[in-house]
Amino acid sequence: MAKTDLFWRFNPGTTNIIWALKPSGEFNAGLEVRPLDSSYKVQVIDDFNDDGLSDVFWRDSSSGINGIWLLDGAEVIGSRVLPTVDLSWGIAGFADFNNDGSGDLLWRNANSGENVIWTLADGQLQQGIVLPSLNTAFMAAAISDFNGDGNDDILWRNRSTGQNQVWLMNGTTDSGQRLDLTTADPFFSLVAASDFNGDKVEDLLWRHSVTGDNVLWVMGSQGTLANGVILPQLDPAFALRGVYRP
Ligand SMILES: [Ca+2]
Ligand SMILES: [Ca+2]
Ligand SMILES: [Ca+2]
Ligand SMILES: [Ca+2]
Repeated sequence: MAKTDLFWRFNPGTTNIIWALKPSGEFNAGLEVRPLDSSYKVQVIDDFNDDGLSDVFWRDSSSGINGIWLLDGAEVIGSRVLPTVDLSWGIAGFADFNNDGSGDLLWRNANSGENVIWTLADGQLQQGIVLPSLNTAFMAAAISDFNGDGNDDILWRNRSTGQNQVWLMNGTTDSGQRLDLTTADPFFSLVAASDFNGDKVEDLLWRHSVTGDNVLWVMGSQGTLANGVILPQLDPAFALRGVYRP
């Protein structure tokens, strides 16, 4: 199982610090990693070479240059330079789409609505796979396995209408099958997709950006909303930063 550490970046600045988790459960705080110019932004932390250790995917927000640091704790054990990508593209999400143990990236073009998956192995680009384009009002709100077939799927959410649609994926290719989910008020943001009741179907946690209301959608396997559970309200100044799955 992947070891979980915390990666901090001094912002604005060039300093990167890792808190590595020791077996005792304490953090070995303050291991400084190699500095990098402040225009470089951490986009994704995931394992890109299937060694069980988290790596960092960077993107230079001024040039569009992309790179990966393969990490072992705070030590950079490998650097990879990936193809440069025009700034109209951004990372919309990540998942191991082809189930080979290395994280893959979903790119989306903010102007054209084009979508491309990069599969990665050993931190290097393997393949660029073109998916159908989609109206730019949609954002990739979650990537998760919504029908329990072992392949991660993409949940698209329309920010203005609140429409939600899942593209069921066959690994890295779009199956063409769609799950139309219930529409949710655009003021609600999807803050987590996780299996909260342990039935192996991902459930959806929504949070209202103004009122702080929280609603859990317990989902059925075919994208049906099985049950809507109202959770306690929490001051909207709080942001969900993680879901712990023991
Ligand atoms: Ca790794
Ligand atoms: Ca992969
Ligand atoms: Ca699936
Ligand atoms: Ca569930």
